[in-house]
Amino acid sequence: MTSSHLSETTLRSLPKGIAIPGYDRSKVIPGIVHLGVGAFHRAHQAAYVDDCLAAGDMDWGIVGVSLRSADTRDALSPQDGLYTLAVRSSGEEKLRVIGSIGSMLVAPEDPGAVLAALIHPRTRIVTLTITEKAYLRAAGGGLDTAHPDIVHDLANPQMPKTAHGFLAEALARRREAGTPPFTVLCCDNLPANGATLHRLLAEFAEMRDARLDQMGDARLGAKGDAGLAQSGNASLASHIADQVAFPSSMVDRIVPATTDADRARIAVELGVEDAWPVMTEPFCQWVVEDRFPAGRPAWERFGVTMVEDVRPFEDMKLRLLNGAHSGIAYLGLLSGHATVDRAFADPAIRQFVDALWAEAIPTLPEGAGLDTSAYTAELAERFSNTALAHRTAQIANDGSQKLPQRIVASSIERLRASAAPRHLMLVVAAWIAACEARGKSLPEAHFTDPLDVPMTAICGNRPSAAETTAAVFDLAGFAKGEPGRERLIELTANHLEQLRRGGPAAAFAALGS
Ligand code: CS2
Repeated sequence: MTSSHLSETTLRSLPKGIAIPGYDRSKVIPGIVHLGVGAFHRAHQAAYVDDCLAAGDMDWGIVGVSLRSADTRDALSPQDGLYTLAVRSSGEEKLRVIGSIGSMLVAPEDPGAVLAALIHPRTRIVTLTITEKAYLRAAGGGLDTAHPDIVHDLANPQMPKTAHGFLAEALARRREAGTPPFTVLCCDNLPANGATLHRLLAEFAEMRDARLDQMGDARLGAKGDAGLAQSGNASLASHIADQVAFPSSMVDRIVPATTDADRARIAVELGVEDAWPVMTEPFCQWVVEDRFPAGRPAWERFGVTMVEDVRPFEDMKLRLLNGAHSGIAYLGLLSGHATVDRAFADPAIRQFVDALWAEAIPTLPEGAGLDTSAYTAELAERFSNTALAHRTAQIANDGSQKLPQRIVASSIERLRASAAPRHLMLVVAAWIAACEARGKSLPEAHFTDPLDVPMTAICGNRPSAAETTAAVFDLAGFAKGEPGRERLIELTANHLEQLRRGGPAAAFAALGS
């Protein structure tokens, strides 16, 4: 064990060969507030911003906000926000210390401090990596208006818990103060992520407006005082709809969870402790729609692709990378593979992934210049990276939130083209089977999902595969309102039957016949 830890003080004495921020961190101006300062953000956007700062564009330091736990702040604050990014390929590991996160806030401890950062005029971009489930989408895709945190945020606009609550309150206060809105840049794996967040936030703001109207009316009724009318709040929804930019973006970098063995190895290499280094792969991609009315870093100078329409890139990534990832995760778990590289080295799974890609590729937009063969060849290489040890259980989390855009969307398109999405639907069946296996062949909480309580109830009753699948589709809202829904249920149920009978081997055999 080493006695000291990574910090501004120890930074300059790190061994040669470890890249460190070459800029004066005390001169950095925080221009970005990031919500969800987990490992993914620290391996991706924070690294691009670090490049901008190193090139002298000092206006874009990051204020990192955790919406839930204090873990990241507790690990990084004693390190002055510094952490190691370990870029790992099968043969080598390159270390780089990132300095772009200047300060960190924990929302539940001090929502007021988060709002203060958001309303500061120098904050011009708010980025988000809060994971799919934190957007609080209902089964049909709209805002889950009954979610307790949404109910809370509508009742307590000044003490929000959700991203929606924070963004709405901050945008309202900025408008009142005459400060132009920030640009909201969603960096989560959602389809049309900017547009999706824009729609959800406008929905939230409409409810907020309606509530403030009611409160105004009640106060007016009680006091008969016309002076208590709304101070311009009534139209926050239209302000957000018309005046705030929500460019979409496609983010891509594989970031396995850091293990204690990683911490120990990095400490030896640094000669000091790093409480939370981040592991990642060499590949890194960010494609961003170029709509930043309040300005932005010159990201294109550091490898970011700025485009007019991100949709083709987003669909390709969600359906080929993430879709395959989910398939590898659930079928891997059911086959006893703990990591992606091991599952992908299993010939049956490898063959399945190729067939899955063949099924999903025709759903991608033609004429967008996508080179799907080069893309899948590169994915195959990335999935084979043994140094990452990316756990199948990590990817298995939150299936109900991930599968709609990774698997169900392309399946619906396949059906419309009169083709049966048989491989795609095996991923959904494998998800259900993996949920059924928890507490039996898999540990109880091996992976988790916001729908775990009702999902476990369905799995516990263990009705027929057809009944189980129909109940799960209802619960998760898969293909809601789609004419092909019954057919998708039927395909999934057939697979689930095979999986229950003889595991992945039986399901693969039935697919091959
Ligand atoms: C993964 C993603 O955990 C998961 O669901 O599929 O986090 C994936 O590693 C990233 O999207 C890669 O960019």
